Amino acid sequence: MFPRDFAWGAATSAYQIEGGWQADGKGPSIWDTFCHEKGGVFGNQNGDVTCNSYELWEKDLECIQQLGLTHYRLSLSWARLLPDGTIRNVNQKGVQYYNRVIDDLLACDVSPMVTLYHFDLPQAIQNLGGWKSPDVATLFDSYSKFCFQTFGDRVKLWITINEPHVCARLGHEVGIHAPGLKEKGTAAYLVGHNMLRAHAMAWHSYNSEYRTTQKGAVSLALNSDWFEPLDPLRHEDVASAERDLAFTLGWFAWPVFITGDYPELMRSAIETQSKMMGYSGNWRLPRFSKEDPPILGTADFFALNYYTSRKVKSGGCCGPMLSMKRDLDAEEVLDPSWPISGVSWLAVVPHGLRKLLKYIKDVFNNPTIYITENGFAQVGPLQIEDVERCKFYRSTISEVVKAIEEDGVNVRGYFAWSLMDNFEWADGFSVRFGLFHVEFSGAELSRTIYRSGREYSKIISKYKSAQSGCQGFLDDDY
Ligand code: PNW
Repeated sequence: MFPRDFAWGAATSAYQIEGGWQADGKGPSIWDTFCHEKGGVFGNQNGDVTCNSYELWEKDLECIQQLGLTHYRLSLSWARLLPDGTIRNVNQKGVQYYNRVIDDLLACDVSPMVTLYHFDLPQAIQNLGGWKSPDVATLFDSYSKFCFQTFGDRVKLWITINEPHVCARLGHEVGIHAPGLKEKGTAAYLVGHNMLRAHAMAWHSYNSEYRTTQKGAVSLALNSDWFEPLDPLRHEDVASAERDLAFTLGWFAWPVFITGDYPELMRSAIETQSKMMGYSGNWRLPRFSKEDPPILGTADFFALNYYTSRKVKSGGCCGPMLSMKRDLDAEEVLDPSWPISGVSWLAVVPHGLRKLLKYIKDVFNNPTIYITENGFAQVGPLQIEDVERCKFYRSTISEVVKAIEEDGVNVRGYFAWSLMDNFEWADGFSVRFGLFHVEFSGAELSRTIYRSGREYSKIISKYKSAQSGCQGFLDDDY
């Protein structure tokens, strides 16, 4: 059964839906730059307009109400609020926009979960070195305090940083996300480190300055696949799967939830590779400094973004250069029995979520967990009757039920990615994750509910009407 006050949500992020990239004094972000430079995004598309939620927020609110969501997860655009990234220059129009969104949600009895940073660093801060610079942590802390101060009377669930792993690796190692750096084997660790420092500073600020009056909760959203050994009887495969979990989830979750430092497995793997390449052992993965506020304990709940699973075997690497891939020294493969969604990276493995939830319960001291993203992608011609996605949501949510009922995992909320089709980063508009279809080729950008949206709203309304006894509530009707 689902606990009382379970959060039923959907998620979006600022750059992916807002548009209005220069409206009313907004400053540019690294995604504006990355898209406008051309070559990095499918069809050279960009988020200049996308769903135009900056002007069409009422339409989004209608979608939220139609679904019957109890929670809505959105992100704030740092450069819309603070065009040059600093609190010296506040854009009041940006403040007004988010005030209106938050007030409208609350008026409709929907609780906002607000992410402060979802991939869109102000370009002005990138010009100072971006996440590679240690100073970004202080700037992020000031921005966070500004947001707590401005919106925290009404926002009770905060995510500081969304998916530091994706920002670090895709933005600075692989280079397919902004800022598009490909500094293999070095920059991503530094970026991840500064993101953890930034997160921890913001959490401590909330804790000491706002918690008593505002009574909210703050965490960071960590993405991870579920990794399991290709051959569970092969020692090397088992070790490779453990390393993959350590390099993906553990990288950020160990410091925050268990030790205040990176997983030992990760440190030793990186040191080994550094030495093999003739460098000193402890060069690339930074150490946490006593000068910084402690990292351990800086999350009031566990926020997980889960999309897919991988089988892992040993080996699979790679040229004579330093890289994260080389450090990881593991090869990820798909199980042929797993169906693939619209995008090649997203194999549909709902039971992987249950396993990952149980792993988090066991390894990270049984935290309260919000699943802050989970979803299914569609490509190709319009299919409002998205039967595959309906199946996906049904079976995923039933795995969450099993995790709660049979494994005793403390799951408190589930957010579908995404409320509506939007700008899917390097894939542009070619990949659709929405519960609502958005007609990007029409001036009105009309939103139309998919069958999966109707399905999700049925699940939510059943939960609401059965608040206390939801056992088997997915069984009938489907
Ligand atoms: C998440 N990948 O990011 C993000 O939080 C969302 O903004 C995004 O739309 C969603 O997942 C769907 O992709 C990811 O390439 C971006 O492996 C890229 C990847 C994974 C997650």
